[in-house]
This record gives sequence, structure tokens and C-alpha cells, in this order.
Amino acid sequence: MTMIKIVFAICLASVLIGAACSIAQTDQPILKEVFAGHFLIGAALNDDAVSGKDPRAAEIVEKQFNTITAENVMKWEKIHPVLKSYAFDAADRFVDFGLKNKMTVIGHTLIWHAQVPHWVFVDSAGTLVSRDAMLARMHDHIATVVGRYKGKVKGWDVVNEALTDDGGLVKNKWLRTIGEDYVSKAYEYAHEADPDAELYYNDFSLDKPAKRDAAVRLVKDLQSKGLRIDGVGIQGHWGMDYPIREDLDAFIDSIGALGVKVMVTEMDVDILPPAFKYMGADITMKADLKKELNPYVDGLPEEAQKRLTDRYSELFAQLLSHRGIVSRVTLWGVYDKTSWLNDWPVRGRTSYPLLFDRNYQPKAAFYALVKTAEAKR
Ligand code: 9MR
Repeated sequence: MTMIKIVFAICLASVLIGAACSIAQTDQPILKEVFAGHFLIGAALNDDAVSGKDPRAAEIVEKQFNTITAENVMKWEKIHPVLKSYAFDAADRFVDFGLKNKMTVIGHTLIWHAQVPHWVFVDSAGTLVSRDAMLARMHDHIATVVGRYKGKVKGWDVVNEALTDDGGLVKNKWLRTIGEDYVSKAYEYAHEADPDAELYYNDFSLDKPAKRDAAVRLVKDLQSKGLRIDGVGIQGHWGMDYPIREDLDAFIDSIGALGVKVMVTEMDVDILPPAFKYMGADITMKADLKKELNPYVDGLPEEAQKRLTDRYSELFAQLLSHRGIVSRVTLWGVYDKTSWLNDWPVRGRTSYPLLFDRNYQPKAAFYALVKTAEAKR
């Protein structure tokens, strides 16, 4: 056994029995080296990680990842909060952080129905604006944001979550004001603003056959119009029993067959009990729900840690088996404490969806992925 393997084994064992992994960061395997030749590996960053407020998160990112995605700072409400004015500070910090560390910087996201202010769609009387006015606003936004980071942001999630589970278009205000071609217009404007930037479509549940087929149609439609489309991101907010293996394979194969990249853009694996029927509740206020929906407040028991680790390994083994097709895997966050899943679908849970724990330590899943990748060499 080489020294590094002994280090893995000790660390894996110590994490599995719940003890703190005392290995110094310098001895940790490095994910971007481990997955080199397979795919880029990255994380979504919030502003604390790049502004200096959370230096230990920044340290993990600098060491482990070679691509970063803006978790929130490039969304419309943040970067373009009022009609005539943009707020670039946080997005600039994010891009500078990536460039300083020679990372592939991903912009997220230009056109989405969420985190976009209501004023975007209405005039001063509160009435929905005309198609032409809406196209002009969309053009201004995309030209300004993409133009500012021209040559710096490698690729953009141009349109996010436009498809319904049954394969239609989400009935959002973009559709209402512009019509179905709001999607292709967004790609046209993004390409005009930075002809060298890669342009992606990003969505969740693309493993579901009807939604997958709709994504295939969307890509083909853009291609048939001669527009640039470089890849499709399946977000990858996954659980212990979804997606089904066959469905994920079929998604990767179908998108890969179109000649565009497949990316897992927002990966996390949720081990907490389903809580959709309590959507929006703050469970810290309700004692009965607290126990049922938030069972691991004091840490993951060994059995649960093992299930999570096995699930991560299984998913990564599957992604690694699509060599040359899956080009990037980005985790939606750096460490468990700041994951959005602590507050969704209910607020106030203790969640464990990422590869680094609440104390910034690599989890058993982290070491298991290193082994999974080594086995694929
Ligand atoms: O992680 C993001 C969280 O901090 C925000 O509150 C939330 C608001 O909608 O958006 C989260 O990120 C989402 C991403 O932009 C698009 N796919 C789903 C992600 C999780 O909701």
C-alpha cells in the first residue's frame, strides 16, 4: 500500500466511525487531480466564500476544484436590481476569484422565472409590457451582463428551468410577454454579447423521459436555427433512490448524441426524509415535525453516513462510465453548513448533501469518490 492509500484508509475509517478526521489539509487527495482526464469538478460559491467572510470555504475551493458557478450573485435580482442600474460588485469578486485561481468560471443564470424582480415584466402602471419592450429589456440585460464578463466567463446557463415535467414550457412571464421564442432569443443575444462563450441550457429532473425529450427538442430547435448551444446541464439535486440508473443513462446518451456537452451542474445528494408536503414550513417551530423531518441534528449515524457514501460512489461511477460525454460535475455548494438544502423544502434542517462537513472536513463520500475514480483509471 502506498503512503497516500494508507492515509485514505485511515481517514475513511475515522470518518466512518464518526471521529473527526485529523489529517492536515495538505495530505488530502485533490479532487481536480483525481478527476483530471474525466471531467471538470467544481462547486457553486456564495459571496461569503469569495469576499473573505468564509476563508476556510475559499481554501477548500482553491485546493479542490477547477470550476466554479455563481450560486446567487449573477441572478437578475442581484446583478440588475433596478431598471436602469446594475450591481456588479459581488459578481466581479466571484469572477476575479475564479480567474485568479485559473478556474473555469460559469455564469448562472441569465433567464429564469425565479429571482427576477417583478418590475422586469411590467410598465410604470403595473401592466405587462409588450413583446418588443420585453425583448429590449432582455437584450439590455444579456448584453450588459455577458458583455461585462466577455472572455472571463467560460460558459453561461443562458436559460434555466424553462421546461415542465411533462415536456411543455413553464408558463412564466417570459413566455407570456415574448412568446415561445423567448428561449431562442436569449441564446441569440448571449452569443452576440460574447461569441466565444459557451452557452448551456440548465434544468432539473431531465432524467424524466418526457422532460428529457423536451430538452432534446429544445437543443435541436436551437441547432436548426443556427444558434449556439454547447451543452445541457442536469442540475443533479439527487436523492438516495433517484434518479433511476436507466433514466440517467438515457438522458446522458440522448444529449450526448446531439453533439453537445452533458454537465451535472448543481449536484447534491439528500439523505433527509422527504418533506415536500410541508413545503415552506419552519420546522424549528414545530416539535413533532422536528423529530420526524430533522432526524440527524447531532450528526449522521454510521449507518446513514455509509448509505450516503455508497450513493455518492454509485452516482459518480455512473457518470465516470460516460467518458468523453460528461464534461463537468459541479456540486451545489462547498460544505454542508451552507447548503440550500438546510432550508428547503422546509426551513431549519441539518442537512448533509455535500462532500465536506459542517467543520470543513472531507466526508467519507469524498474519500470514496477518490477510490471510485482510481478504479476507473
Ligand atoms: O442555492 C440557491 C439558494 O441560495 C437560493 O435561495 C435559491 C433561490 O431560488 O436558489 C438556489 O439555487 C437554485 C439554482 O439557482 C437553480 N436550481 C435550483 C437551485 C436550488 O434551489
